[in-house]
Parts: sequence; structure tokens; C-alpha cells
Amino acid sequence: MTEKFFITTAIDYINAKPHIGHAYEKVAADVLARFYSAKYGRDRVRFLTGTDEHGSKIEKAAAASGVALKEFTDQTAAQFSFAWDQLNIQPDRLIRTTDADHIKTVEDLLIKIKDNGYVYEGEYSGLYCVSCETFYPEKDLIDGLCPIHKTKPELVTEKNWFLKVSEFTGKIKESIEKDELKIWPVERKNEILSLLEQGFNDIAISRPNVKWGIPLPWDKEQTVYVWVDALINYVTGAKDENGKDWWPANCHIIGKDISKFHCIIWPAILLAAGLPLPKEVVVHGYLTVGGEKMSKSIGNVIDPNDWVAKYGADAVRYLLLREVAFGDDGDVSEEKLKTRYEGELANGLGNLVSRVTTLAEKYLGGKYESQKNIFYCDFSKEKKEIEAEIANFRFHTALSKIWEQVIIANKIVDEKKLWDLAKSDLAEFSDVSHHLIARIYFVAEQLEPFLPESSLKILDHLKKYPIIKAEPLFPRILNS
Ligand code: ME8
Repeated sequence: MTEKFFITTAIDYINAKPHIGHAYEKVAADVLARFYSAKYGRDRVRFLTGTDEHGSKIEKAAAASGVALKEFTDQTAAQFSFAWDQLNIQPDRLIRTTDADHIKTVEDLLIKIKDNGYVYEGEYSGLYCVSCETFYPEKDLIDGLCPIHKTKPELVTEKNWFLKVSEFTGKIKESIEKDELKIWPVERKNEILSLLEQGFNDIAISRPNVKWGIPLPWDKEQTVYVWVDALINYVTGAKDENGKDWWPANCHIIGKDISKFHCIIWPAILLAAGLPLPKEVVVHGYLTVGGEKMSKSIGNVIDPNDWVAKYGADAVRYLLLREVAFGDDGDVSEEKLKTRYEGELANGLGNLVSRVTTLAEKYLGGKYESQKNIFYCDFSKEKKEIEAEIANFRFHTALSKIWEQVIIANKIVDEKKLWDLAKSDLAEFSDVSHHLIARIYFVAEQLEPFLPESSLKILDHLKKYPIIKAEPLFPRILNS
């Protein structure tokens, strides 16, 4: 059987501009999509991301901005696609929950669930946080406030349609325990299992008082609950432009605030509709600023475009995945970006490529055997190790292993005194240079998922004949 890899990210609320926390998740998914594309072939990989555009949160943001809803969503959705483009994030589809095919998929899937007997009408009263678009039981509030947004939830009493989640909790628990539905990392898996043990209530799948949403097909007075609408994007987006259906997803990448939706509610929706469960949910931590979660509601956001404009897409991608272990929380700042840019990118990798190619141009020129050096050294052991790190979502250790190669190569240049060697022993200089170029070639290949621009620049450069000095990969940042 030919392997395939269908990867998704959370779809972002578009009540405000994208921030670096959103970018983090999309970069990670892009790295995995590129990694599996190199392994299986680009046509065996599907990468889906997009925007979550319905619900009261968006309705309120549009009203506050004074722009009509359709125009508001078009403008903010475009800001997300622009940011991903700037970061070289290349999904196969940027789904919008306002897309016609998605609306149709939501309608069809909900009718199916109702026909299967898993929907009933009831009344609900509870405390609702609009920023989370979710009800909170009183025990989960901190001093009466939403634990994430630290705002007072609204008391909402209404008539809703409910999904019988409770019918599926046993099956979901079993699938998670048997790793048929994997949850990474194990701490999140245990959290979900303990939530399931406590019992999980049925959920409202419709809202009578939210106008900005997909009308419920059998009760047009209500709209589909925004979370149900949003989760179904994965099934809509599984269908490609050739009509091929990629469902089930191999990997849903999400943040830890929304694991309950993806590991309990989403499987319940799928089981109710008679669809297979995703293979894995991968839960990353929060990027923090000065120790606090970056969020639109808190107002401490970093705009990825600002960093990309100054340091380039590769440097931002590098910082995000190198700085923080993927399942953990971690602090980011421009200071950290600058330090890694100067130390590891410019002085580490950039300097290596520049020194080696400058000397090779000067002393080897036409004697450089571009084809041969690629096979000069065997890096299969290192390659295997790096691949295992990426496949297990340990991006920071994968990058640190790649950088071990950069460090070794720079050390060889220093210890062999390459610039003297060129004058004293041209034969050995040639050997060492070929070896170093092979090592750089290996590094550049491993870097492709992470730093696509620099990787391509290096590989293209090393394939040229005769070898010439490379342009600086990471130029000095002015005014910083
Ligand atoms: O939750 N650090 O949208 P969203 C890391 N629309 N990740 C962060 C983050 C931070 N500081 N802030 C947000 C939603 N994220 C829903 C999802 S999916 C069917 C619907 C992550 O815009 C967050 O954890 O609030 C989530 O995975 C994604 O960004 C979108 O967050």
C-alpha cells in the first residue's frame, strides 16, 4: 500500500490579525507536510489549514470594527493567507468555513447524524465564554472568570439541539487507550482519558441566538454551533480538487486549549456520522510573551509579518521550532530571534557556507567535482536520527542534530586551518573541501522542511560548476 499523509491544523478565528502563536502551528504543519512530501512524494501528501469565520465572536468583532460581516471576514481571512504566504507555508487548501462546499458538507453531515438518531432537542442554561465559544461548568472557572481569557462568562439559557456525545465516550476511550486514535504527547492523552472517566455531557450543536452561522437544516431558526461547524472543516477539506477523499486525517495539529474539542467532541461527531476517526491528534503548547500566553484578548500579540520583514521567513521558522519543545509552552521574543539569527544562522550556517565556498572557488575552481562530493560521505545514520526526531514531533532536537553537523563542519575548517592548507597541501585541501561540501549538502537537504529558502539556495549553489563563492545567506540586520 502506498503511504499517504493528510495533515491539518486548527482553523483560526478571524476576529483579529494572525499572531505568532497561530504561525507556530502552521509552520510545524508545513514542516511535516514538506518532510512527508520528500518521503512519499508531494502528490501523496495533503495539507489543510484555514479560517474559522462564523459565530458570535466574529459577529461582535465585525460590529466593533464597523465593517459589514462579509467584508470583515474577507479582509481578515486575507491577512491570514498573506501571513502564511510570507512564511512560505504552502497548504493544498486554505479552507474558509464560509465556503459553499463547507456549508453543504456541514448540512449533509448533520442530517446524517440526525437520521442516525443521535440528535435530540432540549434546553440548556450555562455560563458561556464568547472568546472560547464554549460553556464552562462553574467548577472550571477561576474566581468566576474564564480560565483562559480571564473574562466573566455570560449566563445563557436557551433551547438547543443536542448531540448524544455520552453514547460514544466508551468507544472513544477504547480507541484512545488502544492508540487507534493516538494523542501526543502522553500527558494530553492522560488528561483526555481522565476527562472521559469523569463522564462527558451531551453537547448543544445549535444556537438559537447567533445569527452569523450556518442555519440548522431542519430548524432554520437556529444556527450550527460554531465549534461543530469548524470541526467539520476537516471532512470538507479532505476532498481535493480531483474529487479524491483523503479522510481520515493522519494528523490533526492543534493547541492545548482545544484538545477536548478534538479528542472527544470531534470523535463523537464522526462516530455519530459513521465516519472513521483520525489517526492522531498532536497537541502543541503555548507560545508565551514574558511568561504569559499570547492572545488577541490579552493584547500581547506579536505580528509574524514584522519579524519576517526584518529577519526573513527562514529565521522566523527556525526560531519558532528551535526555541520551544513542541508539546511544551515556551517564551519567544525578538531578542531571542536576533540571538539565534546572529549566532546559529549567520555565524553558524551562513559563515560555514561562505568560508567553504570562498576557498573552494579560489583554490579548487574547476577541479571541484560537484557530482562526486554528494556521495563523498555516508550520513545515513545521522539522517535516520534526524528523521526520527521529526516524525515524533521533536523539531527542536531535529534542528539541534542538524546544527551538530554545522558545528562539526566549522570545527573542521578551523582545526585543519583550511586557508593555510590550501597553500601548503592542495591535495589534502581538496579532500577536506569535498568532504565539507558533502556535509553542507547533507545539512541543506535536512533543512528543506524547516528552512526551505536557504536550503534551496545552498543546494542550487552547490550543484553549479565550477564552484563559486556563495552570497551571504543571512545578511547582517541593520538598525537592530
Ligand atoms: O481555537 N501559542 O481558533 P484560535 C500557541 N477556531 N498556539 C496558539 C496560541 C499561542 N499563544 N494562541 C493560539 C480556535 N494558538 C478555533 C479552532 S479548529 C476546528 C477551530 C493556537 O484562533 C490555538 O491553540 O483561537 C489553536 O490551535 C490555533 O492557534 C487557533 O486558535
